[in-house]
Amino acid sequence: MKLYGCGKTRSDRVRWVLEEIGAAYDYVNINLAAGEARTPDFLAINPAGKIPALELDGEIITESAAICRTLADRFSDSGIIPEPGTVERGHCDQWCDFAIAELEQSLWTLSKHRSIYPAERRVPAIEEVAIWEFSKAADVLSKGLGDQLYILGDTFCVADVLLAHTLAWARGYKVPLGHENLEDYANRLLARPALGRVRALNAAG
Ligand SMILES: N[C@@H](CCC(=O)N[C@@H](CS)C(=O)NCC(=O)O)C(=O)O
Repeated sequence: MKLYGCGKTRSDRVRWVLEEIGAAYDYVNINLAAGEARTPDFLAINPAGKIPALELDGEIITESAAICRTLADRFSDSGIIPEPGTVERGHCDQWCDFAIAELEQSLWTLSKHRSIYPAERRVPAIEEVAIWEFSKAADVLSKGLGDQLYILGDTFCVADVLLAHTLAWARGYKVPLGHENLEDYANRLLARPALGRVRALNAAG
């Protein structure tokens, strides 16, 4: 297994899952700032020029949520994903999709208009709308979480990785989570040793 990634990006979600399940993997650092995702060699791996990308059984899988779920299924003994076809799995998939389709979208808008787009494409006024949009999604997450430890109840699952990584992204952007239960949830998840190992690996380059 080989993960193409870059520290402090969505590939940390995949690395976090790999560390949770204890799988052996090779890591190829793609320096986004240096344009390494746009080289012909990398575009042959992912034509979108984005990370994460996972090589598994000689094939490439992209999209962080799809990769995280595939890994969790493949290493199902780790217990971080419910069995396919169960209500629990439906709820796990529901929150994975919510993280990508609802919670992270406004942060992605902020990223693009703060730093990624060329200056002439940026619309500063979008910032306020994006923060408002995030608060709407955070309200839904807060209700779904309630006073549970994890999004499915007492058991940590792959959806918690996607959700907590996105909450960390919000914190990094100084976007308020707006709910005490989300602050506690983020603190609990972001203190997991597996994520600590990812941070240490990133710091070591
Ligand atoms: N929906 C994709 C988004 C992937 C993505 O946009 N990755 C960013 C880093 S977090 C990237 O590679 N950006 C490079 C670029 O757009 O040039 C996923 O969840 O994997």
